[in-house]
Amino acid sequence: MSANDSIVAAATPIGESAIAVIRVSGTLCQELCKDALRVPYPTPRRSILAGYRDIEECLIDDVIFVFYEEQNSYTGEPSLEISSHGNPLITKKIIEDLVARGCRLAEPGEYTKRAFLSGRMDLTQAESVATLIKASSERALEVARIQLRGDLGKKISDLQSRLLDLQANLEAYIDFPEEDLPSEDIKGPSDALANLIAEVDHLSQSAGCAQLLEAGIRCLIVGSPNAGKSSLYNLLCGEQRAIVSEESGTTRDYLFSRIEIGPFMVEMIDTAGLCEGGSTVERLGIERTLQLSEEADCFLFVLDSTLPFPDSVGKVLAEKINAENCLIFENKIDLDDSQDLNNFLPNFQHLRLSLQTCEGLGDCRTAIELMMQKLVPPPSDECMIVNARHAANLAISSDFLREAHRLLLEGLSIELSILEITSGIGALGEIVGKTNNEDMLDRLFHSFCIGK
Ligand SMILES: Nc1nc2c(ncn2[C@@H]2O[C@H](COP(=O)(O)OP(=O)(O)OP(=O)(O)O)[C@@H](O)[C@H]2O)c(=O)[nH]1
Ligand SMILES: [Mg+2]
Repeated sequence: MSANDSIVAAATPIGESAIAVIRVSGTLCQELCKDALRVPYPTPRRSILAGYRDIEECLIDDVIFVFYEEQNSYTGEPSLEISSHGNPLITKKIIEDLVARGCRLAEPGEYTKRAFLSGRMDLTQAESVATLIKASSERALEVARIQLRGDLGKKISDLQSRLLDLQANLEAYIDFPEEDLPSEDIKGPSDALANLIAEVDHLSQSAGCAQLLEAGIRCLIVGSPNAGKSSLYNLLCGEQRAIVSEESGTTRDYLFSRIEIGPFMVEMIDTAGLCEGGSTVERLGIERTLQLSEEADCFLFVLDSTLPFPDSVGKVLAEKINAENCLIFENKIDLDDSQDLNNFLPNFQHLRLSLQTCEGLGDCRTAIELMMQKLVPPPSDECMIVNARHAANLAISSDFLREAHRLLLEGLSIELSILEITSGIGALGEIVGKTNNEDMLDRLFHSFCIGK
């Protein structure tokens, strides 16, 4: 495969649609304008109406195309975007013709890979293109947009340049015989290094958030039998999915739905009530609830406020729930014998509501969204969201920097410490892709869709 060969792919999903877009990138583009579209000198970045003729000179379709010059396109190469009528047969014929004229079918992510290789974007930006396309919630979109803007790349460059300054600073100490070096002199660079390590570590901590954005936040509705868990589930999902009945132990298998709550995609799960004893089937349901709790990100704990609080039920989940990841919903406040259950898990936020009359439901929705806001805070300069690949490189960098710090603190060797910092800077470089690692690039871009 030559770096300069021209590639072609459908940029829109194949199917009946108003229009279909075909994308070409590479040196053949200018020639294609002349031969297939009969517009030898297209004005770049302008929509032009033309007939697309195949290699046999037969008209395939009337199309609108845009020509992009080298350095002024997504890939950095001469490019063409051809919009035809959205009939899969037309798309197929045009693509086949483009192949007959010397283009090659693009591999997944190949346009973005070329954009990266031509220096149009760093690796974090290239990755964010895929994240942007796959984003399933407002927050995921926001994070991808910020990354596409290059903010994470800038943050990494800033860390690298401060580490380089620090190295320059340390070079000045090399000429001192180590035993003569006053320990207070090394304190400045060593403190600066400790701060940089803290920043690197802080950045990598947000990798969990990326996972929550990608997979959705898993929210488990738990509580004692008959408390109103399925009623809550149905209201949040906006449809009568779960069976609601006055019979205790109605829900046995769990149910789940992907729903949007504020800017988040949430996997909402209705579970079997937790209780002691019960039938074999009920006990199996409870076991399943406990298994699900292992992988849950947050909990909605529903109580029947007309009954004494079920201490044993709280204990079952004690290791999984805390004041940050769990809200207590005291349900059935429409009934006369409803009481405050504040003494049940008193440090947790309690909300009183009626799922029958919907009183208090608005506050509950707000509280759920706030709890999720804390789990996945909005991205900012202080809190950027990194993916698992970035986090792995940040961890490697952090290890090198810690070693450099140890060497400095223990007065062992400034030269070795400088070398460790160089490795730390290199690991940061992998994040933005300054270093060439073909394997990693192939793996990364293959997760993209074709045509991107
Ligand atoms: N009065 C009143 N009844 C409610 C309220 N919420 C739910 N119920 C009733 O309580 C009963 C149990 O509701 P479900 O939603 O099935 O409760 P659950 O927790 O899913 O029950 P299991 O699946 O059996 O554990 C039903 O008869 C509901 O109509 C409420 O706010 N007020
Ligand atoms: Mg139920």
